[in-house]
Amino acid sequence: MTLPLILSPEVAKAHDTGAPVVALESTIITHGMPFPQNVATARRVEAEVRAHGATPATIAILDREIHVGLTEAELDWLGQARNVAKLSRADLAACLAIGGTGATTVAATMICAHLAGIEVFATGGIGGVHRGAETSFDISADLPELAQTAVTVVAAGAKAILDLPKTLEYLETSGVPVIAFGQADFPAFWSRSSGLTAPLRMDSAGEIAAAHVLRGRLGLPGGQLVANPIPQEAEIPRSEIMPHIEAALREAAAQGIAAKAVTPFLLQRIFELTEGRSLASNIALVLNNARLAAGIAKEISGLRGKS
Ligand code: PSU
Ligand code: MN
Repeated sequence: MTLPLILSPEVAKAHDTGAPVVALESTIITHGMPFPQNVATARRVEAEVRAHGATPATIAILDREIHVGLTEAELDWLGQARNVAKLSRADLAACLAIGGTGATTVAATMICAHLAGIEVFATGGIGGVHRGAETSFDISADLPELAQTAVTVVAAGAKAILDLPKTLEYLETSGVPVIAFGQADFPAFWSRSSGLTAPLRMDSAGEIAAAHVLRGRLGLPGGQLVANPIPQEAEIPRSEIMPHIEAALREAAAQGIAAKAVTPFLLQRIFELTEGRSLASNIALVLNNARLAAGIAKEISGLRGKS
């Protein structure tokens, strides 16, 4: 039984020539944004990666195959598909065995990217330790994945729907470098600062690339989390977003939302409560992360002597 790993022609070509590639997740498309903005954003993110000198590889499970790089038609279809599974480390193999459509979370995208030899991945926000985790035990599988799979993930920090101090503690314990880009503070997705200082700060793509390569040379497993603050003009002040976050959390608790459903429920409610304002910010920060990820991927290619 061979692994059904399908590279798009564009990604296969980049591999052959050693050109930089940036992985992109699909759960943000199926569970993170409404249609049609999800498909439009996914296209813009891919275009942004290309405009900055790298090849985009959006990853999803379609019909028992891992697709690394989607065609226009596949992306369009996925963005409107119903009953798409939200796949993480636990259910990736099951989805391939049983069939059906699966969108990859940060954790599953890291696994597939690594299999395809891709070292850099851009997304919006990562999963983390949820508030109340001391009783719910809700800790995203994205965190242990960062500790074991050698992919550098560029995100805009983590949302304040999470317990950010606990998320940083978890990452520290598991040996994951958390690098704020261009500032000292750990960003909080819609806001440039969480009020917490990030463990590490770097100011160039070259430094992040060097640290990525050196981790491998040191024999350390796992990746890096690059926390890239949202562009100033797209930021939503904490005072404006926090009441909506609190409201969404109260509703989730009242409705008994649990496990995989928690993050999509909160994201959806916050979109509704901010009347779309959160979506415009979300799009701006993903594009910003795509640009930085392309820069890091180019630097890594250079260090590996591929370009
Ligand atoms: N956080 C966001 N946007 C997202 C997600 C998280 O701000 O789209 C998605 C990502 O795919 C992430 C997943 O990997 O949710 C985490 O889900 P959970 O918390 O159930 O592990
Ligand atoms: Mn969870």
